[in-house]
Amino acid sequence: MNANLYEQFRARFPSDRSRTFVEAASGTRWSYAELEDETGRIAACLRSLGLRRGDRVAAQVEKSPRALFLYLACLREGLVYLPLNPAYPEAELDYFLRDAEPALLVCRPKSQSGLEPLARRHRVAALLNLDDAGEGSLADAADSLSPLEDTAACDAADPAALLYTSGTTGRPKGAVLSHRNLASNAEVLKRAWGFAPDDVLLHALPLFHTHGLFVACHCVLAAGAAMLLLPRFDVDGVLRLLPRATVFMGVPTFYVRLLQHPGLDEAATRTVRLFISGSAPLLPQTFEAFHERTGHRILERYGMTECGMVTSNPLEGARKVGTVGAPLAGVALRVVDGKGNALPPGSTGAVEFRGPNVFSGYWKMPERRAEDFSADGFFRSGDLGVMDSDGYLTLVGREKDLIISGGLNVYPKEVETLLDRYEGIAESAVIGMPDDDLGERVTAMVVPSASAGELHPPSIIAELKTMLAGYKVPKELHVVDELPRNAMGKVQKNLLRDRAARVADGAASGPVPGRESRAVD
Ligand code: MCA
Ligand code: AMP
Repeated sequence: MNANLYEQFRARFPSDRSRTFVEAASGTRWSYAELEDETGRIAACLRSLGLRRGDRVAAQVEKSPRALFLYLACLREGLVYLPLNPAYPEAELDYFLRDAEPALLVCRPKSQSGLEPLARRHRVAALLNLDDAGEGSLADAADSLSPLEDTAACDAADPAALLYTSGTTGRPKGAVLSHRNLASNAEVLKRAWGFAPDDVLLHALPLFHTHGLFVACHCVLAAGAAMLLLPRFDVDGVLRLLPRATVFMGVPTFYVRLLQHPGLDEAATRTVRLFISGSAPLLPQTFEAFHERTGHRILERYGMTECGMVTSNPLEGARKVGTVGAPLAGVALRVVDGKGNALPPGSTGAVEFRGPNVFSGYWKMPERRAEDFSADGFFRSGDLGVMDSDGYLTLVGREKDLIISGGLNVYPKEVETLLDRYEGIAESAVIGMPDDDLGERVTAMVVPSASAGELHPPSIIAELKTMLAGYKVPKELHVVDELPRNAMGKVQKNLLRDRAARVADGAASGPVPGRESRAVD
């Protein structure tokens, strides 16, 4: 059997291929027959470039149906798809291209000339472009070719995608996801959430992360269903299209923003059978307010780039607010103590899981396996949780130093490394502060070096913006005398967060936490 994920989806496509697969915000529709045709043409283009099974295809493009077809065409050809956030500036791209060594980079037309030297430097053999309307040199090349009919034969363990996640070391790591990893999670989610051919998913997430690319699109593809593809999340766009949708997925910020609109009510959500939230904690007050306004109980689930989804509240049965539900079918999940011993329900510990959805390791980092996995093959998530007696997991914190802002992960170390290099800064600490909209707000504390003149936070922020994607750049930067440290010399971020919170509440008499505090927004 061909384990190629595309082939597995194809077996589920509706027999009536004229049924809609995707409709863009413009109203243009692509049927399943057109999905086959488009991906066949792009696959022909990829083959004509000489790309071979296992080659990486990096894509830094805007969201569009053609961007999705590019991903599916890579699957068809047995290539490894590497999606990149368009917000990454050149400095961040440099790392990904050097590390992943893609054979092809597909970029936005407007950034092509700027990226040519970078692509040359990293020996990327081909550079094509694709714009938000699906036009560009990739489309031109694909349109001139006849569509391929076949799908490359793949083993289940062959890599299908490479997604970078940053880490506590500050150095991003490429999670290699195989056809088996993605296929097993797609099937399990389709069943758990009851996706059927007549479902219509309203898709407002980005296409460069697990949530928008895999969780959302794979459920649709695995069920032969349809989706309405918004170019980005915006409240008006979502409220306009919700009456045509049956399922909606989002990060908690989507729900917070929808609740701010008076148009969100029972009538606006009548056709929807399921609202799903994930990527960051859904606050109980958001869950309750949404229920009150619409009658819907949002289903919260939990996952990671490295493994797709691992737990979910149920479709039928109790959705427990504040929990991320029970392990999904086929996923073994345990909460362990510091020695790796499984803990009983009610005890807090580190969350680990194992299953066909779990990746086998990071790109070019085989030495990390012993650190990332237990001896019996459980992946160490870095999340802390507690199981209740019904088998529902509640996440209570993280071992890893991570901020989740609007559903996007920011590893403080990455920002601190850049701040520490800034002339005049002796050291820094980056923390997440509670934020009504984003969940957590990236906040920096910097200590000036002894010889430094006055630090100018807006200039520091402006410089960071040239080196980091905007969502990672601190929304606030405070100049402080010193950072609180424990006996081991480690910065006590919990103390910093407490002090910053007291200052924000106006409860503290002094600034955060030393001599002076300045914020920039
Ligand atoms: C944009 N900005 C942000 C964020 N997004 N700042 C902090 N946090 C963010 N998440 C900044 C931009 O840099 C810009 O800054 C300004 O906000 C406006 O940008 P814009 O693009 O207009 O923002 P937006 O449209 O309001 O975007 C917010 C958003 C978006 C809709 C919440 O970030 C989003 O779609 N988030 C979803 C992320 C996602 O899919 N996560 C799943 C990861 P400036 O003005 O200074 O330039 S997968 C995952 O986590 C696991 C596997 C899982 O379980 O799903
Ligand atoms: P990523 O690195 O983008 O794959 O993000 C994975 C991390 O997001 C997990 O390790 C969790 O810390 C967090 N996460 C995902 N879903 C949830 C959720 N429902 N509640 C709380 N945290 C979540």
